[in-house]
Amino acid sequence: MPEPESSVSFPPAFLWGAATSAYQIEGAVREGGRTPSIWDTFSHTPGKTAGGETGDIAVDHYHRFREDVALMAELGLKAYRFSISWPRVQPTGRGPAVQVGLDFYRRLVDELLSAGIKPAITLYHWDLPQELEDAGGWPERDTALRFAEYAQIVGEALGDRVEHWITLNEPWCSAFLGYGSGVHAPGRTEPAASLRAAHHLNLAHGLGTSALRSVMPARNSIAVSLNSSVVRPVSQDPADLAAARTIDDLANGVFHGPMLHGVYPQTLLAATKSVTDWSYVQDGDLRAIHQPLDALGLNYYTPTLVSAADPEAKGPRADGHGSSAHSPWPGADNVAFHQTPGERTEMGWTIDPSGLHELIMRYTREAPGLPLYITENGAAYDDKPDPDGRVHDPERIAYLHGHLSAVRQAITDGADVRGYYLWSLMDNFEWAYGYGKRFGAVYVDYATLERTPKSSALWYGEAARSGTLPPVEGV
Ligand code: IFM
Repeated sequence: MPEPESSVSFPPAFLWGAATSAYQIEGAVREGGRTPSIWDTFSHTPGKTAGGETGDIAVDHYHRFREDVALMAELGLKAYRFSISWPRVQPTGRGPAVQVGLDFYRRLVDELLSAGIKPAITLYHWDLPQELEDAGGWPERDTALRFAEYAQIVGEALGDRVEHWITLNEPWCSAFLGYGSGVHAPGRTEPAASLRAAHHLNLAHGLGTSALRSVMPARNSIAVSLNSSVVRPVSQDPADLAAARTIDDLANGVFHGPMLHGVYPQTLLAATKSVTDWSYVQDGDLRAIHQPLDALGLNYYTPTLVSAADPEAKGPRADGHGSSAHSPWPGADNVAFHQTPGERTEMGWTIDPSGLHELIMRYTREAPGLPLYITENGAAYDDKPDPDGRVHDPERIAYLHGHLSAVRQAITDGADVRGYYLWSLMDNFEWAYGYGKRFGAVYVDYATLERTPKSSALWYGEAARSGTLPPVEGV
């Protein structure tokens, strides 16, 4: 029986977008007074990224942004989420802004607006100015204060024309991959510092939100993008349920708790007590973090399957966050990670749209009344041009169809999801994996930097134009 129209059409104002981040696409790392970020330092350190690849050139978006905006317009995209490079705007992470740096983003915003594409700005997508890391980085409180200053600078410069703002992208990765497992910049492996970093990222979000509000029109929307995990226990055994609780606290509660409810979960404090005493949480911090938000950004790729650990088991854990002898989960020595069954993407991440539906419904209950945006979702595949130069990626189309159907179902089930940003607009620097993992809807030939929309880009553009999901073969 054909589905009734209302269950396949998205709301007319639904934002169909694509996302990127500065270090992954811009290149031009030494232009306009930009200084190194922690990712420049990390990627230039031997052994830290696949093949020693760096974001020096990336996909040269800094010089090709007009072409990229034209491509988005041609595809039919309605919104574009990008991040600002902090060291391009405020090279040492403190003091006055460099106008050349801000001018790049002013031009990008002008170009987007004149193409009818809504810009959405992420202030921090992992490229901390190196000087701030040299002063201690996110484990130090001062970094949060510096972030608020930077947020104010960017808000003053662009707040009149950009309505959608995101303070931080996936602070979990900044804290626990950056300071715990060390697979991300700055590559530190200090469990206690990773929890301090998490708190100061929370504080940065709160202070940054207040700073933005102090300089921007009230109509603007301020959100945060969290890679909120869907944590599932392998069984209902109390030990497995306890393992799932611990990982849920370390993945979700550590950020959602203070940001949405003004508290750290008691179970999180208990699970991490052998690692930290949380004494760096000062009076008034939780109030500062717990700012009213206008929306919540959810980034989703795959669920996390856990059990209680076999005390005899040793060796690296398959938690999907890169390989390191160090765990990104402080205090969770009693937890084992398992591969969720099912088809996987090129990252080895299991494809499971039901997780996205579950996530949306969870935050619909946990933050009633708060509009939700899917600020990242997508898949890496080993895409290659055919002899005619076209790139066919039916797997990505099926992935997008499955996940967008889950979003649509959640809307039918009462969730207020206002938009979806595909990760990513184009192939780019996938952090420690270098250029080997292609997440783009647009193929980039890394030798010539030529852009070619994959078949998924055309499919997604058609969805954006029509507000419905075009049919997919075999689905
Ligand atoms: O490429 C990243 C992005 O920078 C943050 N979220 C996950 C993506 C895929 O790994």
